[in-house]
Amino acid sequence: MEGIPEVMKMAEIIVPVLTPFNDGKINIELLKEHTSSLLKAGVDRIFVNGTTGMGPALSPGEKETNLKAVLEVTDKVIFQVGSLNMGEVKSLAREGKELGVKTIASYAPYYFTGLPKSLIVRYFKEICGEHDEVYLYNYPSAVGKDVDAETVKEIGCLKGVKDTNDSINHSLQYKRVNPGMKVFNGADTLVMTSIATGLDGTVSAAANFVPEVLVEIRRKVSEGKVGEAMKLQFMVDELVSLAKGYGYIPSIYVLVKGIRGYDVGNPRPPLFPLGDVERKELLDKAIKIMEKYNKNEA
Ligand code: FW2
Repeated sequence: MEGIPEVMKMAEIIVPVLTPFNDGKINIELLKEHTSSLLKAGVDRIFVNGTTGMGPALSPGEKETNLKAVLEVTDKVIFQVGSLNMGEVKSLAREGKELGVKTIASYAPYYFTGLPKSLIVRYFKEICGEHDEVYLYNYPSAVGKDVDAETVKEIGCLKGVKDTNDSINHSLQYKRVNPGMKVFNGADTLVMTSIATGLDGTVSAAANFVPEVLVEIRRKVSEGKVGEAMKLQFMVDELVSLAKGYGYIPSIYVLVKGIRGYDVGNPRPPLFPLGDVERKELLDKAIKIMEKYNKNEA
């Protein structure tokens, strides 16, 4: 791969892995199989207990269960520990350290509106007191607050950020204000843009069902085949937009099974699994989208 700009070779594809449930319990074997399959497809790291993993719906014990299952497969893990209980957050951060996890992450305390910036800063500083490598998971539209580049500078101890944000400029701002910090964009629609702009990579839920496509986008961008990369990105966009119409997270379970060919259980209510009719409809439409792009008809 001579002649490829260094920054593009290093752009990481990180998957916020789903959590497979059966009868209300995490199915550890399915999680391990899914993790192995994603790594074989070329993803670089596994983000555990993210949004797609239904992090806010998991007990501390379940977050730990997910971590231990993934660690049986790989040490390339980011362990998301956020919750609304500081004691639990710190205890999970310590647990991560004891288990040798290199990187942990947290979203900001959600639900409570009007928290002053000083409390957000303190929340992250307390986590940094428990672990050497802490990433911010910034997701303003879900969490209700934006931990922006200036706030990150004030926190001072964060080593990276996963910014789920439709504005690439917002993600780039972290780099400008905090040189040396790792910055990943978390929007499925900005995989190509994240790589091409020199961010450290992407954290994309779509990597659960089309990991090879994301790996291919990275390759095309690094080879300067931007038009081809854009086409693949548009295919991902169409799939994501279709899936969102049925409820994104429940749809991901269906798409993994339908596209990748193995079972990953179900989501946990209130993210109810799709019914049979919806499953079939979603999958038929998804396959048509993929065929259209594969036949170059898009
Ligand atoms: C996660 C992600 C991806 C989400 C994105 C939201 O933790 O699941 O932020 O899929 O639509 O990073």
